Amino acid sequence: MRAALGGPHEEGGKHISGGEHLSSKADMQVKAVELIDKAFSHTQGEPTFFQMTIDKVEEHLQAIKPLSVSTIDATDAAQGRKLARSLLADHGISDEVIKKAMNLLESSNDNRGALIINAKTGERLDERKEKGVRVSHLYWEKENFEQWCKQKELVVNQRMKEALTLATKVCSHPLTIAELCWSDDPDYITGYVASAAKGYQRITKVKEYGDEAGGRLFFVNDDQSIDSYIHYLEKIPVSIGTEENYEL
Ligand code: PML
Ligand code: MG
Ligand code: MG
Ligand code: MG
Repeated sequence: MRAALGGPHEEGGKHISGGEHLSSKADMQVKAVELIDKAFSHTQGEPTFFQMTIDKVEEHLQAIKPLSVSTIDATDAAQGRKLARSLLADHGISDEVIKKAMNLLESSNDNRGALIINAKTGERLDERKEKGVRVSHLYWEKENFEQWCKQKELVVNQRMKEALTLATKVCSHPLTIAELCWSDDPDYITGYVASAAKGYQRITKVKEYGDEAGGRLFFVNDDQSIDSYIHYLEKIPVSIGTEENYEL
């Protein structure tokens, strides 16, 4: 689903909301209504353009455990960005590459998908221009997520659920070194650095309210072709969750 104000995105409409579900056929209608509700109750306003597509998924579903979550408090956006830089540096990414990549995010408010960055050179590897790569075919059952939050003593947060689901899929691919994200939503200032090595590291403040620049960067190894990487991100169905029985 994607929704915009003032016409379709490709005709200059302003992005309001996006989302997707991966569901059984039996749940399809309920999930479709949830996406309509999401688009039409957004703090960014009511969209004038709304589009939803339904695709049949035939690939084998992969099950993945969620990344562990930690939260670091930042007093202001400057300190939050500094923290983000140091968390990325923990993955062996150089200051120069981090600076180059962060400039892309700081000046970007119209990337609908992620930018794929060579972790050694800082060059962008996808050729999707402002469209970016949209990670798709992923889900985490609401009940399982909520029980997991309870067990981990985390506040249930829908934004975090969506971002953590995505980050878990992205970071489970061996080409991903780390992901950096903060929202382009001017009302949401928490961001994160995520990786298989360090988990999902939230930073409470990485931008000031009102700032519309944001998006996602995936720092990757350049030792394989990224075509199969992009195929995994876009098309391979992934279910996030734990097998633990929380009732016991
Ligand atoms: C969180 O952990 O609170 C989510 C941070 C990133 C949100 C990205 C988005 O919703 O656009
Ligand atoms: Mg969105
Ligand atoms: Mg925007
Ligand atoms: Mg958004």
